[in-house]
Amino acid sequence: MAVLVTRRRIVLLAASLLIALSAEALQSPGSTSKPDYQGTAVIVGLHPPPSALHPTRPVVVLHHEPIVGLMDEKMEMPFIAASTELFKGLKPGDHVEFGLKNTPDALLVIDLHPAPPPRRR
Ligand SMILES: [Cu+2]
Repeated sequence: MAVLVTRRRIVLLAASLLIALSAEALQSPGSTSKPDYQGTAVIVGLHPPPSALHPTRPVVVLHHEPIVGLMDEKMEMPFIAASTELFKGLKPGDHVEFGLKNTPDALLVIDLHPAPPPRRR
């Protein structure tokens, strides 16, 4: 009997722990979805894998404006993209806004979408 009670307590504890973890996940929707840096750029090239730039991962070459907190200069450079899905509907010459995430193996593009070309108002 005592053993049964203890087991039930453990199950309840585990259940409440899961609920707590889920609530936290909902509040901050994943470390993968929030960019560490954001910027604007013109797409120079889109390279789904395999390409000369990377054998297995998608690469986007951007001519980017200064990236606050990361790069003070505008420049052209390649970035690994999280997925080729990010390339959909985009082509070289397009003005884009992008989000970067610091991951252990790459400064990863996790967001890439069209932006209006810069203009004075
Ligand atoms: Cu750069």
